[in-house]
Amino acid sequence: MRLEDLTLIKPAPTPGDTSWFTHDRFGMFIHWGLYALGARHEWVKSHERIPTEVYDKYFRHFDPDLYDPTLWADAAKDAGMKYFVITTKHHEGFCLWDSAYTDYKSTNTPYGRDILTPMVDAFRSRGLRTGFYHSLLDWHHPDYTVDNCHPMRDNADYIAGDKDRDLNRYVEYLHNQTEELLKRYDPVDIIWFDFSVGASDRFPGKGKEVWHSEELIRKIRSINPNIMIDDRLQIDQDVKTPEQYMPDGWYTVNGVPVVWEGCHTFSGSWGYYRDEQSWKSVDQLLKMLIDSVSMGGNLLLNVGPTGRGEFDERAYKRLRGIGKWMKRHSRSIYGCTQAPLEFECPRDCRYTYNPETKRLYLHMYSWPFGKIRLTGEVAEHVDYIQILSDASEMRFSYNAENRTVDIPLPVYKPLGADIPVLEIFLK
Ligand code: FHN
Repeated sequence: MRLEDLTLIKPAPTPGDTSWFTHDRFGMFIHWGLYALGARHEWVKSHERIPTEVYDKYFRHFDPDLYDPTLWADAAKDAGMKYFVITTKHHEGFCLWDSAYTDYKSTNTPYGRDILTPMVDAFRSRGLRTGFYHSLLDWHHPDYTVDNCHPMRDNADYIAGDKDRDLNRYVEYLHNQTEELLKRYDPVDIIWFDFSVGASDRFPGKGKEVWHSEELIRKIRSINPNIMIDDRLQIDQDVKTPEQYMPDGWYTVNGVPVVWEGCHTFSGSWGYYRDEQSWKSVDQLLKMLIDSVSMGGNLLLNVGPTGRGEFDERAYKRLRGIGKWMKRHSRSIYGCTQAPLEFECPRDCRYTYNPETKRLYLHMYSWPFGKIRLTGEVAEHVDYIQILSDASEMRFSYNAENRTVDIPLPVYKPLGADIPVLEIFLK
């Protein structure tokens, strides 16, 4: 078969512009709010059923004196990340920008300043695209009614107060703040809403009807037609967002491949969690990135900054480790996607493929002894092979009868490449 006749999966068209997104592949998620002071998960208010009047201790003590978003932006850029998504407001309802619609914002804390603007400026100045995570849930707003996730879901007196709460007044607030953010920080590249709540026998759910999702999407697109919108308004738009698991293949909706992005934490928490120890290794994190791209997807990797406004050393260490690999291997990530379906991938390896440059990337999760063999259709198209990290040639032999390519391997894998990659030039 000719190279151009091979089967390449392409995602369904999207309303917004996803061309940059499916090229850039790798972004930084940032979960930061008052919960960083609790330092035991961003859901601490819900997990511990903390009433707002008690939770306000974190508001009164929020003073991230070491906050310097240029350090965050440098860390993201050096790790090879091309966009960032910041929690403008998480479920606790606290706003990182000087919103005209609430007093529950960073400018009214002891810190006294707008958090969001210098962050957007810092990341944009380093060439990263801007994403806003915005919580649909709001455990602080007086008109937000009780549901299965609400901190007061076991408080009968609070639940009784729902009769005086006007959820539509909260939804108007949600729409107003969305417009405020998109107009003030225009052009925002991604708006990442989170999430619609299921119903139970105790409480009704909150989904697209409650959020007035269709109307909200229309408003958003009237401000920025090219913006990407996620799927958690319960109306699929530009990107599907599998969370904390790795799909088995290209993510599909009704059997149709779509633009998708897996979102993951370094550890067991999105928000800063001082005592949580399940931190993934650099090797695991790199393989999550490679796996995602090998299936045509993106990886959004989360950092939860501390109450002093810093990334903690555990996060910096992993970002540096990822950046060390990306420095020499980002060619196998940016502009790449799933390889043609006709290409069989060797054991313990992952392919990614750049259809523009016609280069195939073989990521070797293990280093076999003696040689590695490419079989079938791919063997017909090999023109030249090099180790990506140092551009050192890898000689090979082609057997037309068996349709195989054998690549002799040195006993030791190349230095400086935790996960070696062969760059295969196709013809
Ligand atoms: O409840 C949130 C959670 O705190 C976090 O923000 C993740 C990130 O995608 N989304 C929700 C859980 O699915």
